[in-house]
Amino acid sequence: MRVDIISIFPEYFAPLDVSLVGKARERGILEIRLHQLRDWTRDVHKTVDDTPYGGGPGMVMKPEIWGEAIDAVIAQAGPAASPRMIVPTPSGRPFTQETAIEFAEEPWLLFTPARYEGIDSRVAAEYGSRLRVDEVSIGDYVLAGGEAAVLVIVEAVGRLLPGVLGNARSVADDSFAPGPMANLLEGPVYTKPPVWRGREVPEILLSGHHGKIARWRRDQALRRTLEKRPELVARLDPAGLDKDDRKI
Ligand code: 6GU
Repeated sequence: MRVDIISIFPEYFAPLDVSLVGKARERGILEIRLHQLRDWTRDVHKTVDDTPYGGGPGMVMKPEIWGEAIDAVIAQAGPAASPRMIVPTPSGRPFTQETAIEFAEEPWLLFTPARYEGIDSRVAAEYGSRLRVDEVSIGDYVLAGGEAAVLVIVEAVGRLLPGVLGNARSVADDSFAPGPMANLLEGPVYTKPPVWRGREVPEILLSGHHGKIARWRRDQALRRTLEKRPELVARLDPAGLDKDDRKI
């Protein structure tokens, strides 16, 4: 997968050199290209923003600069004809595991994280007529800019790319992954030693009885979801619930 990111803070993305995403890049599974938005300005001050029409607080990012930057990146097309454009904004549709799976199937993603009050709305409209454009939010809170949201999205998508995770099973067991764990939070996990500061690992996990262990894990997931995210329980597929689930 190829990922382009246009930002006034390309240095914000240094964490993409590290850990899982960093390894995926080293191994050529993920190619990330960072671009400084200000490279497309023409004035001495490298201005990227201006006051909002209609008044109000803050500044809005200028459409011409973004237009030139996006055009230049799109023109660097490789095997993929055009990118899917992702505009991080608190007013976008929620980014979920489902969205991550959808993005992971794309050969090319282009992120346009904004600062200030966002980008002039004509930019998303203009590219929406030429590319697939998604305005996405990573949650109901406001960040100072879209850069941290891009880090979140690239990590969630990157770990889904074939060959990135050592164990493909761990993706299937994720909270929110489609399948038996859909809309369930994962339960508690344990490793050695069997007793730590007087606290024992649940005996069932040491029993070697795979059927009972699977049942126990599912019960724990159901209980945890009821306690921490009761609104998710309403979204559980009734057809996916068995008679033992109903006892919880
Ligand atoms: Cl994508 N951007 C900003 N600035 N704030 C956010 C967000 C994005 N998602 C949640 N809050």
